[in-house]
Amino acid sequence: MKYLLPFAFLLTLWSCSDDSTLVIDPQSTLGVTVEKMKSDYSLLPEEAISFSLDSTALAQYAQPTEKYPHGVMGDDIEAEQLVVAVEGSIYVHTLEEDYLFEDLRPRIYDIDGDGQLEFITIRTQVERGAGIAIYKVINEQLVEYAYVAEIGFLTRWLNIVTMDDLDNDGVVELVWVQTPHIGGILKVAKFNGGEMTVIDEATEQYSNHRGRTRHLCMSVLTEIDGQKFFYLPSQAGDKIVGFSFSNRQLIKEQTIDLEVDFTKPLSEQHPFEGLILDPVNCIDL
Ligand SMILES: [Ca+2]
Ligand SMILES: [Ca+2]
Repeated sequence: MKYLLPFAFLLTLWSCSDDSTLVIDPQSTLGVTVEKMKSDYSLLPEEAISFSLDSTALAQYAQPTEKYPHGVMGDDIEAEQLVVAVEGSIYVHTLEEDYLFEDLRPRIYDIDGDGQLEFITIRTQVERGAGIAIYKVINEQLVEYAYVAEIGFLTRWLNIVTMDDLDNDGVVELVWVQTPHIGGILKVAKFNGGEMTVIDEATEQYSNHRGRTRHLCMSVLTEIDGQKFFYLPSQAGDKIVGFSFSNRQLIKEQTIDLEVDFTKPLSEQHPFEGLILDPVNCIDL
């Protein structure tokens, strides 16, 4: 017997196959792992699992909570637990009582370039709002590895734009919009272990999310002749703005006049040249 993959699985694996009815054999190692992740933990309503492209790493949120009535993605149900699987072994990290994941599913990316995948989350502290927390399996434990400090105020949230080595210096940059609903500030930090500090930010306002929607995939990454660019909507949603990053600075490269639809991925809304699709980390339910 086989079962259909949930939507999130299809989303993450669609680029591996033209078959839109991908199935997974529950007797396979992957099938057993997925079943264990679904049956052994207290899931969120959407039951969204992220799969790395090679399916060696899986991640989901679990342990629902309604302790933080913000509802930024349409309901007040957020998560207290991160559950990941690496090559069939499952690891769990449960947050302290005053934290929660205000997110849909974890991102999976080799952010420190060591060949091992890390797990990138939007994590909120109940009085200081959202930050970014990066987890890694070290010595058989799923531990916090790096973080961006919380915004500092209750109900303030952020959404990730991209993770990539944007300036080709061998170190990954992390880009996000702080408070995308109320005057979004575009920020960039270079990865390092421990607390990550902002290197640059854009003074004009941007937004990669509309309140109470379940679409976080509102940015794209492109590469042309080895140069990386990323694009995201203006705060008003009437433009798409393209940036590069070099010499520790965000550089505005292009403005595209376009009425953005915040209910579908930005990659589908403009014929971006050199588009790098990231189905693992295009978070959209
Ligand atoms: Ca890594
Ligand atoms: Ca870099």
